[in-house]
This record gives sequence, C-alpha cells and structure tokens, in this order.
Amino acid sequence: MGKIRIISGDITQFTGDAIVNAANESLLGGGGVDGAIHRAAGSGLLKECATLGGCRTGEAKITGGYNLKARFVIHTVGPVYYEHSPEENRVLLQNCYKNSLEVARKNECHSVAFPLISAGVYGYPKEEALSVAIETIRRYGEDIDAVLILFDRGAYGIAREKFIEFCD
Ligand code: AR6
Repeated sequence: MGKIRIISGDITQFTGDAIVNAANESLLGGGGVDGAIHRAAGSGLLKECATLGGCRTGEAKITGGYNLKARFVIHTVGPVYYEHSPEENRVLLQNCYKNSLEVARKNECHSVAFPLISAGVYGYPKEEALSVAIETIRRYGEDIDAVLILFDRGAYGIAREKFIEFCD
C-alpha cells in the first residue's frame, strides 16, 4: 500500500524515481516550478521536451531527469482556473494526478513527488487544490509512495490545518 506525505520544500531536491512538473501545454518551459525544474535539470530536459509535441491539459508525459536526483520528470498540465467552471477544473486537476500516477506506474516508479499543480500562476485556490491532490492520490496511488512538496508557506499552513495527518 502506498503512502502520502506532505512536506514543505523544493521539489528539485527530491531523491526518488520521479518528480512531477506543473508545465504548460507547450512543454517548453516557463516560470514557477517548471522554471525551477528546467534550471536544475539542465538543457537536456528542454531538448527532450521539444520532441514530445506538447501536452494537453490533464494529460501527462515522461522524460528523463537529467541533472536532477530523480530519474524521471513527469510533465502534466493543470487547468488555468479562470478558463473553466469549478466542476471542469476539478475533473481536469484530478486527471493531472491520475494520469501522472499512471505514467509513473508504467515506468516502474515507486516514489513520486508532486507540486501543488495549478495553485500558482494558474490560479487554482490552494485549499481546493490540496483537497483534489490528496483525494486523487489516495484513490489512484495505491502502490506508489507519493510526496506532495509544498514550496510556499501559505500552502503548507493550509495543509497543517486541514491535512495534519499527512504532514511531517
Ligand atoms: N518546488 C515545489 N513547488 C514549487 C516550486 C519548487 N521549486 N516552485 C514553485 N512551486 P506554478 P501552475 C509551487 O505557478 O500554477 C509555469 O510558468 C508554487 O508555490 O509553478 O500549475 C508553467 O510553465 C505553487 O504552489 O504552476 C505554466 O505556464 C505550485 O508550485 C504555469 O506556470 C504551482 O505553481 C503553470 O502554473
């Protein structure tokens, strides 16, 4: 049975099978966690991403981890919050976690770190984004040790209030 933990930190420092990137549909880099991952991985990551033909919102694609400590990067694209209804946002964000876990499993990844997808530039309210992350990883992450790595203090504060049982 897989576990879920919530920690505060920087996902680029994760040692394990895979980290998930909150990318955009081009997969050609950006700011936030995407920028941090590309900086830490080195230019080989961007070169591989350029061969993938982008990624639709809610889907996930895998690459090597290059200079990262993780073996793989799983790129997923969260919803831009203001572009969808609340129901659509929820389904799209669930798909990000579900499809990332499926790609992880297909590549024999047992330990996977996630950022709080869509909760930065894409504007998804943090508390709701956390609920979707926890619920979906619980439902579909049976065999995977998942770590949700929260970079901003606000998100970690909410996690300690609402999901203390998962916090280190
Ligand atoms: N480790 C873990 N989490 C991080 C890190 C880090 N090093 N840096 C930021 N975060 P965002 P989105 C958190 O904006 O909302 C990019 O430009 C951050 O605090 O990175 O899905 C892409 O190219 C927030 O809680 O991703 C897209 O264009 C969470 O990661 C767009 O942003 C997600 O924030 C995607 O927007």
